[in-house]
Amino acid sequence: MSDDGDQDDDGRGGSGVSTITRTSPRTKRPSLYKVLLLNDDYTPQEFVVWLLEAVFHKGHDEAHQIMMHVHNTGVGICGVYTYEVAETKVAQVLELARRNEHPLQCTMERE
Ligand code: TYC
Repeated sequence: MSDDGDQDDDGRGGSGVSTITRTSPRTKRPSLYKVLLLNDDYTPQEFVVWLLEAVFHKGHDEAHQIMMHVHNTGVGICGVYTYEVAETKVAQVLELARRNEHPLQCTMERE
């Protein structure tokens, strides 16, 4: 049989099969979103630290640093996530703030 299903049937050494190398990845990486915390004059500092530990899994020292950065500059990044994770974190922050009657604001922004 001239074609037994194996490659290299023409006796010229090549496989007869060419390979196209991808120039772009098959899967696109998802867009990422920063979750931002905004400063206000009323939300207690310890509540913000607690929230950064509870929602964003920050250790106490990093949570305190992020809280102070927001307190001093007006805004700070809590974390960077895919769209639905970021959306869920924002909703959790706003719900915890609402339940505790704090005016804390949180938003997300595409990187
Ligand atoms: N500025 C607040 C205070 O002094 C503390 C605070 C920090 C509030 C960060 C919000 O996102 C915030 N009590």
